[in-house]
Amino acid sequence: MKQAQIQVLVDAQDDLTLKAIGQKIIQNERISFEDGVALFEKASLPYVGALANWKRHELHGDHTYFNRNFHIEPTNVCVFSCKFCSYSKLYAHKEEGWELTIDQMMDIVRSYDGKPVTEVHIVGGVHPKLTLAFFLDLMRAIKAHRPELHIKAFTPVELDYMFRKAKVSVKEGMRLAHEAGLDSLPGGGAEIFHPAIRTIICDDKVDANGWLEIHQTAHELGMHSNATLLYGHIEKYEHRVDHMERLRQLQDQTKGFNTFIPLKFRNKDNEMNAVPESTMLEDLKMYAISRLYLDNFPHVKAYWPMLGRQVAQLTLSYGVNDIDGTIDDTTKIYSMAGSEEQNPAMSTLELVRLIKQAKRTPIERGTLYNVIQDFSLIDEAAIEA
Ligand code: V47
Ligand code: SF4
Repeated sequence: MKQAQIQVLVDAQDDLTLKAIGQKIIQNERISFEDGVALFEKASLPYVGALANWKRHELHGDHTYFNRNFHIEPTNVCVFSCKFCSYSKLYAHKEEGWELTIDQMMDIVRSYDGKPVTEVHIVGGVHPKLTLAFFLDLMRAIKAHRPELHIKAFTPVELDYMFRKAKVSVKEGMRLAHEAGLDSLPGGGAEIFHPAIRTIICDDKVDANGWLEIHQTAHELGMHSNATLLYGHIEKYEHRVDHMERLRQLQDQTKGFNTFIPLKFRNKDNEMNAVPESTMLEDLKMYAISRLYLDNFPHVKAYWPMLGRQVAQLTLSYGVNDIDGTIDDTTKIYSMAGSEEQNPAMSTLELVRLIKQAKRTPIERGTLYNVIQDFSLIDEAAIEA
């Protein structure tokens, strides 16, 4: 949408508050906490959608990114008891749990030898016996085998636990992890920062300040990271905006975040199964408003295994410019929670088609958004699965 067209849409808005917010957005002025809440409460999907789509186009044109990665989940046993998580019951039911050795994880890494993946994403439960030393050895082994593979690993929940057990400060722990091969942090573990909700849904793991401190420390060491928000359960709109506000403030200081990923709460097989899931309209509004609120985050990503590929494709017209990757999945966390995709996997060709159908340009990226290939220039018959 061109500037003149978006201006017409804002001018036609009857609600004066929403008109003023729209005006700020198209003048590239920051919107306030109250503006964010007002967008959630009062704005129509077409209004926030058009503004977010305009903003996305201003930032990225038609480029829509994906990457080729694979996931490793070292364990599904977890000492914590987040109510929304299908893992939390496993500590009490150890017979359903798994715990991979370094050799088993290296077998997974080696199974990608010769394949065009650029990133390994490592995240899992918090096993009481796994230590910082174990994960440092794992990262050293991966780097010794395939030095150019980007290691995006561990949430502050896992790191905080490892550092406490190893009796090292966050600064020292992050320095050791970086030195051993940790390249960046994924966005998990953030959930909802506000204590009114966090104490109900995940009381016993790292709190908001602990999460933010670990990301801040990573940024100060020159690493980048992502941030998530778990939406669509018992939180109110003000908690979503509060969460984004805390992220926006840290990003103003460090500029270390790459990507924001709203995660849709799924209610299968967890203690919150009586909480209904959000509608598609609510999903699209969440993506659009996060694009508008987080004006200092370069990218907004739709994580298709949780959202379903159809809704993920739609989000590309509601502020999203990244659709994660060709997750070739052994990952259980999402299928256990009731994601659309029981065994998430999408080939490069499927991803490229999904992006092209939305009239966007599919760009394969590295973790840090370096362009690897423009797939609009490649004949589909030549695309390797
Ligand atoms: O923090 C757990 C979420 C997250 C459920 O940085 C659930 O590129 C919905 O953060 N319903 C981990 N979500 C996953 C994550 C992630 C995923 C993909 C890419 C990146 C990235 C990060 O999964 C947890 C939690 O918020 N989660 N249970 C559930 N029932
Ligand atoms: Fe453990 Fe993470 Fe699940 Fe919480 S969300 S119970 S920390 S695996």
